[in-house]
Amino acid sequence: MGRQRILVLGGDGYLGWPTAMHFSAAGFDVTLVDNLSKRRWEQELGVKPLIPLPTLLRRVEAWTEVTGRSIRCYVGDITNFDFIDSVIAEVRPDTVIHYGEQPSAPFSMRDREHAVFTQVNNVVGTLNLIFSVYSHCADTHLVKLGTMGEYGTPDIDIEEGYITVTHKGRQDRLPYPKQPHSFYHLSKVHDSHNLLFAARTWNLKVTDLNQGVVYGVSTPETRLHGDLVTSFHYDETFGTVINRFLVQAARGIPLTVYGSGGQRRGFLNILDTLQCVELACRNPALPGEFRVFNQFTEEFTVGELADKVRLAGAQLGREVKKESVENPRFEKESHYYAATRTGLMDLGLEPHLLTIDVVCEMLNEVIGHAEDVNEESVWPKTLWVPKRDPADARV
Ligand code: NAD
Ligand code: USQ
Repeated sequence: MGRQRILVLGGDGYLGWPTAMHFSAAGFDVTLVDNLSKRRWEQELGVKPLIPLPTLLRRVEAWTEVTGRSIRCYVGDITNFDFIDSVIAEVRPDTVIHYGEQPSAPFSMRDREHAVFTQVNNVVGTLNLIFSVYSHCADTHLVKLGTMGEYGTPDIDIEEGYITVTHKGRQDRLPYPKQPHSFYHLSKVHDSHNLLFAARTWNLKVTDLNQGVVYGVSTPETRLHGDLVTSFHYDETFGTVINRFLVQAARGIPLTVYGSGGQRRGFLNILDTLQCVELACRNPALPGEFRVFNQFTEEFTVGELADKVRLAGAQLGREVKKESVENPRFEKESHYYAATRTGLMDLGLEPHLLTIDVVCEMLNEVIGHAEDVNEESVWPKTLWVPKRDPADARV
């Protein structure tokens, strides 16, 4: 038997590039696909990752120079069926890890154009993948990155994908209700429904990883060479909350806690993203199964995160302030939150937790690049409920 073939979609991204290297280092036969659209969206918004990224070609070359291993690479758009279909036909992957989507809630909430783009890009890309895998290699395991935000913040415990409901004396195990809080998160809900349908109807093997918010600057592979770094964002559109707080702390900007800071979410270290995805790949779903794992290791409120970063700052001799800014989003700031996450633990996940030492280590890494931060891009501007100009009102 040859090496397991892994196809990473979105392999130029924050998570996709470290994933491609991680699987390559572990001896898998890795191919990646990306249309470099994230780099174009950065240009459109005038933002940059904290550490400048080499081209994808250079990254792949550097990987071979440093490790002697190779990662095959296709540049193209998953929403172009002919393109992705030809890649699937050629590679015939054992597993596809699908990260290749527009990942930002604020990007999707900018205006109609960005909401439509996000949903078309994400939903059509996944549909194309489903059709192509069904026609060329129906035994392939589809590992799809979903998101914890698909569930929203219901007033009951969040289960892993399904809930058993008793209604008028009858009982069924049904998909867990989804109440997401952005057009981006909604695109993931639509993907989940399409994948569930395809698994049920065409007997495909699917794992939906409902991932929480990821943090982290580097992985063992990104540290091997300056050209192997990953794309770490801190701007209001693409930066996620812990990564943003680290950069704000490094620059002496007060931490931008949205509203009261009582929003509670699931979080995980980028090292655990790699671990979880590998566990899912090594333990595939069964034919016809739409398996859902909630992929996070700890829950915090935004305020608690800010306090951790302040504490880490103090240990490094820096005063870090936090500031409540008017919440640009439409979300609950005080709510119940308890989500189940046993599936990946049962497969052997060993979490890396967000201790103050870990925050200090990340803060130190970020401080090394603090001079290059563009403070202009940090301040939140995208409103979930745009202010209406009365002059525009239609009668
Ligand atoms: P990212 O933007 O850094 O990576 C996504 C990559 O996909 C980019 O390189 C982009 O160019 C590529 N891409 C997008 N649309 C494409 C298309 N149509 N064809 C080909 N390539 C395309 O995002 P990320 O943070 O690495 O997230 C990866 C995935 O994980 C996303 O699906 C995201 O929704 C999901 N996720 C991310 C987080 C997080 O905190 N980063 C948490 C939960 C889920
Ligand atoms: N927040 C702040 N201050 C900030 C930035 C964010 O208080 O400066 C708050 C937000 O209001 C929100 C929480 O922090 O309540 C998380 O925001 P985020 O931007 O870190 O995360 P989110 O928009 O949910 O999206 C990110 C990724 C997305 C992924 C999702 C996982 O961008 O790709 O799907 O995390 S989850 O949140 O579990 O759905």
